[in-house]
Amino acid sequence: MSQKNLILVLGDQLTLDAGALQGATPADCHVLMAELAEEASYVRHNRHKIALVFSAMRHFREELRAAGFTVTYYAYEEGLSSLADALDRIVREEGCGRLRCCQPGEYRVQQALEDWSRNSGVALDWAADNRFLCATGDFNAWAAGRKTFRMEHFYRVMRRRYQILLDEEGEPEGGRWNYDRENRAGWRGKHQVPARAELEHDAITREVLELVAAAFPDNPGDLASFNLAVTRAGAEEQLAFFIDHCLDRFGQYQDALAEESDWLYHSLVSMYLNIGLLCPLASCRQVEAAWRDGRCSLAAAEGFIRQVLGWREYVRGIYWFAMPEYGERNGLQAEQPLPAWFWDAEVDMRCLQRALKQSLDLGYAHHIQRLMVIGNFALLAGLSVREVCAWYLAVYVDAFEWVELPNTLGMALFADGGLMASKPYAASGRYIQRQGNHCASCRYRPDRVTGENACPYNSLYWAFINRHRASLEENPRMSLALRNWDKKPARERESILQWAQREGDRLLRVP
Ligand code: FAD
Ligand code: DLZ
Repeated sequence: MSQKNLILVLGDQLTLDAGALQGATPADCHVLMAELAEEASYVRHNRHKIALVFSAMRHFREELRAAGFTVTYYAYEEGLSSLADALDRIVREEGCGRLRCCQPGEYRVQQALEDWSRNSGVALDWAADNRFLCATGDFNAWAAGRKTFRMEHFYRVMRRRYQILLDEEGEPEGGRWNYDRENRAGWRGKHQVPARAELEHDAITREVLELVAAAFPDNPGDLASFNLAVTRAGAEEQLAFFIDHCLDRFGQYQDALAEESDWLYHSLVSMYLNIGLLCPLASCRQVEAAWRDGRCSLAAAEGFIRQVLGWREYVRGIYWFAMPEYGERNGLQAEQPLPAWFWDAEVDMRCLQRALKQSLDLGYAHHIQRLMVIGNFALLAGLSVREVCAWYLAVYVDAFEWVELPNTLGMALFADGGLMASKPYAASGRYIQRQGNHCASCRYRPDRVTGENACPYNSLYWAFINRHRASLEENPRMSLALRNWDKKPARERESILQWAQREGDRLLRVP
């Protein structure tokens, strides 16, 4: 029986550059990949996500074989349940010296593999996930001794480390680190958003789409509109499209909400970055090069680079710094059950209905929809942190816990006591009106707080401020909101709270 080392490649580690494969030669190792019932069902994943991961895994299997590797690939149809089952089977059939795997993106998977190693007696070597630009140890060193964490401080360290958007003196290009202020324009329908081409599916993807349709009939996701790249070359074409046609307006409309488009000028590349089809550093360098060639504004390039080199690395650092206890946090004691309409988008608030519908159908919503439309509603209504996090993890094609959890539990729900965000991202209907044009086709009016057509975000916003006033008083960034609440006459405050209660009861009713 062979005692070759076994390299396990997980469904979000699809690159020859991944740590576990580095230095490996086809002669001294055996690669295992497995489509598993447990990975496909630990939440009710969007069918687009399952199709993306399975098709990209099958394409990567071909890439590995073309590079000379021996690959054992267990397809979903073989009925393997868990990582432990797949590993037990390959050890039984092929033997195994040591197991090597790149550090996974979820704590639960890391635990499962360590448990298996202990139980089987097969030694497990972790390879660092070198696709990330800040190793977990480096993040922990940065975090050590800091009372508060701010992304902006971390981001500057990363810009210097990778020499991105720096001038010859090593200072930020344009004299500022951050052009966020220029990135907040609302959408007024002035431009035609570039159309995205329909991708042709090859035989592998067609087979996977049939499998997913048959095996996951009740999961969200309209498979007829599946339009994701499943190979490195395909993902690179998507990034190139973004740079050529969207990047210049990306910065300006980064926070906008539009009736006309599900994605405006966003890049639509998170899923490729997260499963290994795109390299984050190379993507940032391409965007920097586009700015240096005069193809986009500095604010646009900086906006993209801040998201990838800054936020993306930062949330991953926070995840591994604070897990497993992080996943249990519920700082605002939010326990309301998730309304059923989160799963069918049957709600009459236009912005929420649009954001939920595209999330369910396509597995995509852009950042402001996730944060200020869906997340904001969940925050104001006090929806259960556990249920909301599970929903986000299920619904989006780019959702893996290392990135989903800090964004949802920390940034959107403010449940981590302010580790991710310096104040809750709580906003009224006025914010949504300012950022776009959904309100014009909504039955509710953002300028009313109470009464039949009042936008529910308004009364829920004030009820949130009132409910959490004791803890918000400690936060100087919330003092204006508290003062505005306190300035209202007592009778007005009472009627707002009553209206909020009524709206909450109606919208959160359990069928
Ligand atoms: P763009 O707007 O074009 O941004 C460019 C890239 O920057 C993205 O592709 C992404 O890689 C990175 N990025 C931007 N913002 C963030 C951020 N806050 N954290 C990490 N990376 C960021 N992103 C995920 O990849 N997976 C998730 O599961 C996820 N869940 C989220 C949940 C909530 C509640 C919120 C508020 C945000 C979440 N995000 C998540 C971050 C962000 O919304 C998505 O990365 C982005 O919408 C993906 O679309 P895009 O590729 O068009 O991004
Ligand atoms: C998301 C996902 C799905 C749907 N299926 C598989 C699978 O069958 N096999 C696999 O190796 N990985 C899958 N993944 C990705 C894993 O869940 C991922 O490795 C973890 O979420 C850790 O980031």
